[in-house]
Amino acid sequence: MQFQHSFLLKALFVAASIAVTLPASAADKKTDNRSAFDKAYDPETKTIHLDPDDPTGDMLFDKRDYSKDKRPAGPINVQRYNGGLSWQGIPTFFKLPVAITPEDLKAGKVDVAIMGVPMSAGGYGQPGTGHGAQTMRISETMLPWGVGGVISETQVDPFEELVIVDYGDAAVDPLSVERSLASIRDTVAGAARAGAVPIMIGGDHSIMYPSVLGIADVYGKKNFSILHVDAHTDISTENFGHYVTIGNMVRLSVEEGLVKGEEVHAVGQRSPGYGPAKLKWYKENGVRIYWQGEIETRGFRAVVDDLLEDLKAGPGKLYLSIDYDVLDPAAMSAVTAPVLGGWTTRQLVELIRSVCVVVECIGVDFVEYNPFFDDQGNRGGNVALSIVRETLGAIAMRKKGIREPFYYHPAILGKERKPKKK
Ligand SMILES: [Mn+2]
Repeated sequence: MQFQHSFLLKALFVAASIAVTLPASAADKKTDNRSAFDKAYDPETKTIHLDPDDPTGDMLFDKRDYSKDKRPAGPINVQRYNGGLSWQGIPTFFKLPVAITPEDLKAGKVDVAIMGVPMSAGGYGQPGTGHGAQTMRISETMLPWGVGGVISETQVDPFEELVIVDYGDAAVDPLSVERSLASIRDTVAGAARAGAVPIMIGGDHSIMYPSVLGIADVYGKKNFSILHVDAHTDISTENFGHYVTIGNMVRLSVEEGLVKGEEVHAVGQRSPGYGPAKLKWYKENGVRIYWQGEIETRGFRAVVDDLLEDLKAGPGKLYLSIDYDVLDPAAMSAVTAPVLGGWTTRQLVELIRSVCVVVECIGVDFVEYNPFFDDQGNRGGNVALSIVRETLGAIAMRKKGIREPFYYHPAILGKERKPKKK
């Protein structure tokens, strides 16, 4: 009897819970029993729909409960050994300690937070850039002994002068730039607000737009310049119906007033396909562009000197956007859209060293490295990572008080060499 009674109660309870849950989902299905084909896109309103009933809908952006970590805030060294070669141990950028939250950055008084932004949905070219950041973490083969060591030519060691961390990745939806905008923007702004210079490792170039928004959130709109180093103009109006792509971030930054037109500087552009309309846009918006043709004609250093004067006359704070395709394909073929007639790695390093000592870099993105077009030894990734190392070196030079463009340490220039006695 007792058994029957409790069984009955249990059966009633189960029936009640079914009554609560079943009709609702049944009702949902009743109101929207269209096919996925019909639900995904409404051609009349031109709206792309996500599935509101998918329980994994926000999974990619779902942050872990860090409070359960039970550790003091601050950077975490995840390596077991002091030594170890670059290809051993747990891969972080340059084997650096890891920071997860803005509180970690604040507690560690972090100067530079390097983060991956593994986005590739913004690119309509050959895919693969989304895997760039993670590949760069394992591409430190130039210096087999790994992180640290002075940059010989400047005698500055960025890893001594600066507190630098691997800030993990900004969450992205690899299927959608639009859905990733807020995540990238907030991660960048969080790092900048914590007092660090955020360095974003792409990923495709679409990440520049939310990154600039994040910088503007912290420093204010029009309070900084942009230097756009790229074989391409990225002022496209042909975006196939999308608001943000790899082709229009510079246009958006200017036309949305994130930065003044005359405070945007472009250098290295040379891709085919830029007719009068593109040239007109630069002129009308006051954007200072140094086409590759001018660099070839007047010389690299002469043009960079002018660029530095432009930058010095601005707000003094700079967002630097480096598309690796500014490099010649001979130096860097592992990019989505290589263009012939580009820079040597030496020229890019000299530009970065000069720019970062003349003005204060408040954010940098490195984009378009595409490991799918790299070789098995990630030689393109090694170039890409070495450029990041040089940028850290340049930021460290400024911190040390060096303000001279095209700087080399006097000993490197032979100035400490005594004349031979005759
Ligand atoms: Mn670009």
